[in-house]
Amino acid sequence: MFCFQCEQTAGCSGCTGKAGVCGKKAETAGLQDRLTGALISLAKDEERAGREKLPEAVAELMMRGLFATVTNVNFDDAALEDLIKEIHGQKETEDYNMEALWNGNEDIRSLKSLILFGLRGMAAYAWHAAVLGYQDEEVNRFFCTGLAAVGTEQTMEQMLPLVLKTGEVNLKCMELLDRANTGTYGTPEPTEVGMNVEKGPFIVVSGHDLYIIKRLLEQTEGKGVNIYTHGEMLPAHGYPELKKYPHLKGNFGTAWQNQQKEFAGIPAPVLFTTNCLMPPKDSYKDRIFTTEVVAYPEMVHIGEDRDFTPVIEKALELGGYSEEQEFSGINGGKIMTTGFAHGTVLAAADQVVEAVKQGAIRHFFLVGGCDGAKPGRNYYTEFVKKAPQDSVILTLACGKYRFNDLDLGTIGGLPRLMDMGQCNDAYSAIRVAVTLAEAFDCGVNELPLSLVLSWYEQKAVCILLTLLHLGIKNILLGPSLPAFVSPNVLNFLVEHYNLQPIGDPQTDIQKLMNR
Ligand code: FSO
Ligand code: SF4
Repeated sequence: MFCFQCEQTAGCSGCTGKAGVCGKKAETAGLQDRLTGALISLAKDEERAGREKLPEAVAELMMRGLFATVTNVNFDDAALEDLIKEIHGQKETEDYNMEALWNGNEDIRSLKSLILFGLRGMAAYAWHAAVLGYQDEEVNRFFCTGLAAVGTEQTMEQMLPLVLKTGEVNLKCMELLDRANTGTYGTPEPTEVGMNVEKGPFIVVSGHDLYIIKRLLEQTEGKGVNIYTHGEMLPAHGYPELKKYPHLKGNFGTAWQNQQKEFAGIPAPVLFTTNCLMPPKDSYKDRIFTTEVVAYPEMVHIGEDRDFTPVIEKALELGGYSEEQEFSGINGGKIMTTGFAHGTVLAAADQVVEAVKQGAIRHFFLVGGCDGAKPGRNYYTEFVKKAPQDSVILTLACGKYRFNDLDLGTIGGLPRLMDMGQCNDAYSAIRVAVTLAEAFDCGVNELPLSLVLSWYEQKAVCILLTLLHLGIKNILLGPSLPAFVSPNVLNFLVEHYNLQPIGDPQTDIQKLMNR
């Protein structure tokens, strides 16, 4: 096998041999390559046909097929084989052979990887929006345009604009998902979320899919089963149409990479709606349920009917804790807050602008992105702890679990730490940055704002491409740079965008504030 799409790739170069670091077996990796090769040839067919509107079935397959290959989503060979068959039913030409990509020129492979992995991340966002009835023709079409380019001989000069175009289309896709989420569940409100678990039956819901948690909340109403979010589902607590359910109680555990420890012996089922699923340990594998594009061999999968009866029955059977259990975050805090999406932050825009003009707020740091297992990720905790009192920390995605239980106090009447939501809510951060730039009549790069990002999987790739498309410079990225960025491509990113690896937290803070 060969896979180098995520941050934990073996030896910072690529997973080979019998299995990847994430637990993906060589056979599964081979099937994911075949699936991608089939999608590429379907995309080329569509590009050749040049139909005005992409057929719904093709758009759906693009989203599901790409999403299934994102890190920690689908480990189930049978499910992947079914998907490949479905794609074969829609096309006539032979599948693209992925070996041609992996063994090609290093720089071309690097640029094509940026596009392919960016499309994989974007597919997840497009899927969540589509489930809520929101689709965009340009977004759907670009899955084909991008994939067709990955499967065609290209020069670096041809690929570079497409890399940035991926970021541009992903911005549109995140905007679409933002509209879908807020249009369906309302504008997120600042909300405190506890970490304790009450006694009695409960279900833990992980991943990003708000539609699924809503269905589960409906189906558990009046059944004596409480619901707790996990990982990227935490921001669900901020949405009026979700927080109105009194049995949506709190958040269980911390970021995805701690699940094998945190789920051991848990007296409740866990429902995975998206990544990040790790290979379940024996101590809790009878309690793992998957749905939508997520799948793992032998785990019960809830299908298209989205009938969660098996999960609810499992919760009732396990019974939960006999007494309320106390939990805390990684820094010992008991409360997390969420719900500071663009709707709330921009409603306070005048207050923010005034606080900057008065000198109360000297700097904004967006410290966000994915969490992961590497020890170097402690950098983000240290960074936030050491950031000066007159700075505001905006955050999003699962990387926030490194510091979201800290009480950082307030500044200019606003909390110093504001959780904008999931990774796709990078859209909120962009909206806030653009609005501040307008208020101060300057470019985003001139704002007292620095981006300190952590990455792990392919959603982070499409978000990074969006930031590059917007011309945002001086981003610090960690904990390590992607293995699929070749030295020449890295040079290009450094030269044009001053993209830099993270270093020492204190030194980086000084550097960013004095910029
Ligand atoms: Fe994290 Fe996993 Fe949201 Fe990712 S839970 S790592 S970037 O899937 O998608 O932030
Ligand atoms: Fe390795 Fe990451 Fe690929 Fe898994 S997804 S095989 S850990 S590079």
